[in-house]
Order: sequence, then structure tokens, then C-alpha cells
Amino acid sequence: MLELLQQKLQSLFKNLRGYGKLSEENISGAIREIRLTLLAADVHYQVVRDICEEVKQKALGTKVLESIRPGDLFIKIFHDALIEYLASEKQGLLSERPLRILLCGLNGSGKTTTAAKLALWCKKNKERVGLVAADLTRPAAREQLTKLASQIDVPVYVPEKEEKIEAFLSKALEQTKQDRLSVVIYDTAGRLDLDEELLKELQLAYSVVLPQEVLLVIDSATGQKGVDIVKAFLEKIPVSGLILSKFDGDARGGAAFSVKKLTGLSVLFLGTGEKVEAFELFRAERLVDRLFGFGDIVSFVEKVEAQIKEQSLAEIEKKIRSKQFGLDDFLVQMRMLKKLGPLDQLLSYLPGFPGKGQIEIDDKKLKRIEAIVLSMTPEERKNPDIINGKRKLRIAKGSGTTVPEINEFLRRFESVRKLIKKFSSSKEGFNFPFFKN
Ligand SMILES: Nc1nc2c(ncn2[C@@H]2O[C@H](COP(=O)(O)OP(=O)(O)O)[C@@H](O)[C@H]2O)c(=O)[nH]1
Ligand SMILES: [Mg+2]
Repeated sequence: MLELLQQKLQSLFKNLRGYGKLSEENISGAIREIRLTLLAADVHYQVVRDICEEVKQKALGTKVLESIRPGDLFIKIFHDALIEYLASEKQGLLSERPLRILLCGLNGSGKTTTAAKLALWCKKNKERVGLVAADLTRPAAREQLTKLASQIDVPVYVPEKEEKIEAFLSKALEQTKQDRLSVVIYDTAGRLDLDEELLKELQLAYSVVLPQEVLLVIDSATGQKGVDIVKAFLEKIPVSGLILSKFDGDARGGAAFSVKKLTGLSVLFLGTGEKVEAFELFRAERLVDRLFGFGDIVSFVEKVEAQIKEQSLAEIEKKIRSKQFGLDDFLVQMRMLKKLGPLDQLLSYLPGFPGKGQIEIDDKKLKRIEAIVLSMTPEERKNPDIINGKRKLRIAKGSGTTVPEINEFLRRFESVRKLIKKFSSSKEGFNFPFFKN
């Protein structure tokens, strides 16, 4: 996500860091670079113009302190301006309960997937959540929602054959009340285009359900056109917030920067992958930090923490401190990481880690690694240094793998062990997030 913008910014920063002073001339040059970068990332030209103007004024009006490099200062100004353009007071969902949420958007924007993602997110936040299939146009849509609901284990309410939308929604409203749900998410039908019929159906659903939140799902790849879509929906229905889906797929990411300023609506969540877990609260600071290459430690830590129990964390930390982190622990870690989703996606949050595609644990690989570790004796697992050529041969035979494969795996383990040691003993306050509470 945002790879293009990220790459461009980082090369721009490399140049900026070399500045000896902030002069009008080099500020203009840097602003020009920023303008081109943002435009290439598909940010709306009006927004680009405003951001550039603001950065320029601030940069010109700022006195450079001796202790700060002028380039760094400029980057900081730009950083803060971007956050200002993205940030909003509203974060996450309204606190009112029971909360009714109507999801709307064009066909294929990701509504149904997002409904399930949002439901899972609510569930993780201890809500009693349910899904309502208010998409009566396609039976397949109902099935899709039902399947997703059972996957995340939340109740789903679907219409009977031929049932009219109004009757069904009233019934669902009553039923979800009886079931004492705290959050109910209504997935609606989309159209290929924004037509009258879709808007009428939406208005009807709105008038029956009277949702406190109307969330519009927009495909990130829509780019600037997203702004027009938001405006068109806003004319007909009181949209209360936006969800940008498929944020993983859009290298440019300009939509995120444009909508807030041009429509007044905030992006509340991001969809970051096909899986139901690939969903996160939108936080301006984090996004910009990630973009600037500072590494998004906070959301990384949050993600990891949500899934790994503190007890085992403490245990692992103890082991590392006493230098007993062995292959058993490594295997447990790999399994945990596997649960967290694609490793490269996760690691992209950390500064200094290789980019996409360079770190991968697929199921097949994990199985082979499991086989290797399981073919070792407890002693070998605890102390891999004793694994010599003879032992390797035995392990390869036992696990149905090869010696080069075992070498490769041990090499990887060694580098992880070194990394962990480095991070966990760092005095700079950066503990490796896995091992921090
Ligand atoms: N990569 C990626 N794919 C997504 C995301 N959200 C939805 N999709 C995919 O987009 C397609 C359309 O999604 P769907 O929920 O059926 O859209 P709807 O027609 O608006 O209900 C499906 O193939 C989803 O798997 C996302 O955040 N990232
Ligand atoms: Mg759908």
C-alpha cells in the first residue's frame, strides 16, 4: 500500500536531508518535488495546491535552530501538514448503543466483505454484533454474507425468498432488538453505477432502519473519482463516515488524502486485504509515519498484541533474556505470525525491514519447517549449535527434507535470534514489539 508515494518521498527526503540551510530557493525546489509526488499519487490537485502552499508558508516562516538540520525541519513541517489534512475528530464508531450501521457503496467496492470485517472488529471490541443482509437483488450476496458470518461466528439475518425489503428490514430490526445486539450492521445492495434506483432503495432502507451511522465504502483504487462518488451519495443520504477498502492494492493512495478536505467526511477505517482480519482503524499519524518511513510501530504492536497472549509473551521475553530462545520457541513464533496474516504485510510496519515479497511464510513452507523442527531431539531444539553434519542428515531423513533446506532454515533462525537479541537489549527504548507488553 502506498508504495509509490513512499518510494518517492523517501528519495525526496534523501535530497532534503543534505540541505545546509532553508533558503527560498531550495524550499521552492522541494515544494515542486512534493507537488509532483502528490500528484503522481493521485491526490486531488486542489488538495495538493493547499498542502504545498501551507508547507511553503510554514517553512519560510520558521527559524532554523542550530541543533536541527534544515532538511529534517522541512520534512517535519511537511509531515505535520499532511497529518492535518488527514486527521479528524471522529475516530471509529459512535458510542451510542444499540448502534445501527448502514453500509453503502457501489458494486464491488467491498461492502459485504467490509460488513464482516467491521463485525469482527466490533466483536473483538466486546460488542454483541449481528449482520443483516439487506441486499435483496442478488441471492449470491446473501450467501456470501452468511458464509462470512459463520466464519467469524456472528448471527446473520437474511430475508426469505420474495420478501419485500421494507417488511424484511422491519422484522430484522425487531429481531435484533430482541436478541439484544449492541451493534447491527446492514449490508446493502450496490449498483455498477450510482443510479436512481440504488439511491431510492438506500433511502428506503435508511427510513426503516434509521441508522445512526451510514458508512460509505469506497474502493481505494477509485482515486480522485472517489470524491465525486462521496458527493453524490451525500446528496441523497446522510453519510457519516468513509471506509476505504482495498487499501492494500492501491500503490498511490491519493484518495485517502483527498476526501477529507473536499467532502468534509472522515475516513474511519481501512480495508487492507481480502481476509476478514485485514481491517484497521484509520489513524492519520500512523499513515503518515508509515509513508515517511518512520515505521508504524504502534499499529504493529497493537496488531500483535491483539492476538498473542501476554503470558506467553512474558515467557518468551524471559527466555530471550536468559538466551534460551530455541527452535521450539521459534516454531511457536512462526505459527503465531502465520495467524497474524501475511508476514511481509505485518513487517512492512517496521522500519528497516525489507519490503513486500521478500519475507514470506506460506503454509507449505511452514509445514516443512515444522517437520524439520519436530525431527530434532529436544536437546537440538534447545541448542541448535550442536547440529552437525551427521545430525543434519538424520533430521533431513526424518522430516523428508534436504540438508540444504535445513541449513537455510538454521541460517534464518540464527539471523532472527540475532535480531531479537539486538532489539531486546537495545537501550534506545525500542523493544522488539513481539516481546513487549
Ligand atoms: N485486496 C482486497 N480485496 C478486497 C478488500 N475488500 C474487499 N475485497 C475484495 O473485493 C471484492 C468485492 O467485494 P464485495 O465485498 O463482494 O463487494 P460488494 O459488491 O461491495 O459487496 C471481493 O473479491 C473481495 O474479496 C480489501 O480490503 N482488500
Ligand atoms: Mg455485496
